[in-house]
Amino acid sequence: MHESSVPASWPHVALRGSERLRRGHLEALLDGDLSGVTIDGVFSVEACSRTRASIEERAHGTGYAGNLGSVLTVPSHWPLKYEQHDDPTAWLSYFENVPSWHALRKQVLVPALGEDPLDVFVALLRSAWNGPVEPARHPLYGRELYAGIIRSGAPRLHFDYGSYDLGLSCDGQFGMTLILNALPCAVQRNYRVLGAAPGKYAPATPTGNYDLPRSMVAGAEMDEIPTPTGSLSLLSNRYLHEVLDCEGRLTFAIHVARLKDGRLVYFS
Ligand SMILES: O=C(O)CCC(=O)C(=O)O
Ligand SMILES: [Fe+2]
Repeated sequence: MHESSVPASWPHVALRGSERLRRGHLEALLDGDLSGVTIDGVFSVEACSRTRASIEERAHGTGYAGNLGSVLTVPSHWPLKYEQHDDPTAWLSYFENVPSWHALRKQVLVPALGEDPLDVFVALLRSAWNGPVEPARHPLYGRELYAGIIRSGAPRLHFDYGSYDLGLSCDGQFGMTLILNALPCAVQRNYRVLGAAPGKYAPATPTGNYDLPRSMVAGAEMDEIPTPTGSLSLLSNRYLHEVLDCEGRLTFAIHVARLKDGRLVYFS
């Protein structure tokens, strides 16, 4: 077994063929020693293209900030925090809806992909981590968060971190993104600059941690990760990152945080 690392000062690892995701990869992502880990051909291009058709038939097409859009009515925690300002009534209605969003995701994705990509992600995590991997619970309400967002477009410069976004007691995070459609020119770009660390937070902007000023990454070490259709990208996403724009991009994604007690928890 060998791994091909891209020659960069902040490397990512591309796993091919039978190379397995291991706990060491996840720890390196959580600690920021790796920018990313990619796995090719997790789903076939044909299955992804069936999935795209199934999503496009049903998509409501609501979006944020131009080209970043969640499709269908399955949400992330992001609008609850940055648009509803953590309104308790909005959170309670969110929690009530979580089971129906899981059902909707399965209804749209399973016929086309043959299985629920969330199950595939969790199985991969469990076999690599060899420890508890669970849905995240909101630290204030103790209720399960939804995981498994379907998105279109290319997010602008931002970071993701459960402790900053949700108050989770975590000490590392990565994103897992299945690429359902992308042209070869689409890449994830990760800058070795933490968006949030103890005592160091992103500047207050109208969009919180999103669409941040480029001055934050000027001169920073950087890694570029290709995102071909059917591949899975694990990205160390506490760091400032963006996706370079390309036509028709469609993804399925979750966040994975390491709680201070060593559990991995996932949410969107
Ligand atoms: O590839 C994408 O669309 C988004 C990646 C990302 O923002 C993340 O993993 O947090
Ligand atoms: Fe992100």
